Amino acid sequence: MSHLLVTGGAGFIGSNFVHHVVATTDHRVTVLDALTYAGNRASLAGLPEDRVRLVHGDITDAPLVDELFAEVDAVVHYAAESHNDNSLHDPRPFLDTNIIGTYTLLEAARKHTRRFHHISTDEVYGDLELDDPARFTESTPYNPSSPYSSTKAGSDLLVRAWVRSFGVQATISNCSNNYGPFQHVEKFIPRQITNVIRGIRPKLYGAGENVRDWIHADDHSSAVLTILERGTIGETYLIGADGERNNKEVVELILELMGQERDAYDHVTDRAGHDLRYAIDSTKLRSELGWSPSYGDFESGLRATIGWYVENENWWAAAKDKTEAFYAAKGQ
Ligand code: NAD
Ligand code: TDX
Repeated sequence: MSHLLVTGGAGFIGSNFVHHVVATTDHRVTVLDALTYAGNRASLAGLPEDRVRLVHGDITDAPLVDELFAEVDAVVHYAAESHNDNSLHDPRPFLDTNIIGTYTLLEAARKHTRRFHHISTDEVYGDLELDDPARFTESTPYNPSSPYSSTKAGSDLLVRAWVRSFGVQATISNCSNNYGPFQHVEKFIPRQITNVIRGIRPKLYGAGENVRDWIHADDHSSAVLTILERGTIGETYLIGADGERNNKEVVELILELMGQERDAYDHVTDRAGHDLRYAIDSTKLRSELGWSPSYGDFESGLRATIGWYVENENWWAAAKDKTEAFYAAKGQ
């Protein structure tokens, strides 16, 4: 049994990971989370107190990070500013958390010789054409488009440098778009589900032809545990579940599953610099580490996710009005 430090464990994917760890292992977890607008204590409610502890603090706080690294065996780093649209509005917090925060953790990993796993995104590779048969692999050159993805790319490069220069025992994973419970209503799928619940028409950026490669957050968690347990130090692993769909198809499916007309949505102002398509080739993770996803069927995963938002309005209601006011001001 070991003790994991999970940064950003009160956010969407981090909290799904903590639930997954509690359900499938004997590990204890300390969550370090700044509880920004994106963090929510309620996402960890009901977990056993003798196995999960939440420390409210910032990953840029070096003395606090130092103290926590001394207590744990390994660190999984999810904490980030994660939303592209926010990064176009105000990039600064993305530099602070994604770059300086990752640097602060790497220095502690170096000092305490701790196993470190860095969570990143497929967006570091830029985008693909809609008709390109290629998918991203671990050797695709970095070419990020947005302030968000460029700071994630920067954080990945810091991890690689700390492995090579200082021998930090780190791995990196770059995952495709996640969906599932506990995702903030600013993101595409929860925004449209909660819009329908509130009687607001879903909002599609531009023509809606942009493609995302969807994976259930629980499959992301099982892949991260696999890499933590069996990954090779210094390596990068791409995580994906062959879930490519364009945004229009996803909105139409949400509407259909929620008993609405499939065309009951609006086209709104497109995102600046909007990446066209992401697609992950996860052959390395599957063939070298033997991982495979459990949620093969996007439609049933989406139905369950819709059910979760319908059942858990208390979890998202407080953030909804503020989020919609932000988008309305931008014509989105
Ligand atoms: P999220 O925005 O839902 O959660 C981020 C969490 O980090 C929040 O709980 C927030 O309070 C916390 N946090 C932010 N700044 C912090 C700081 N300075 N110190 C401590 N905690 C801080 O994000 P998410 O969607 O769960 O993404 C988690 C990670 O996964 C990110 O690193 C992101 O880049 C990566 N990722 C996300 C996706 C996706 O589809 N959402 C896909 C691939 C990779
Ligand atoms: O209202 C919307 N309408 C719309 O058409 C919103 C919020 C989004 N979109 C589009 C933009 C994207 O093409 O839907 C797609 C998904 O948008 P987001 O949920 O904002 O995700 P994306 O920008 O693809 O980034 C996500 O995946 C990679 C996560 O937010 C990142 O943290 C992760 O790195």
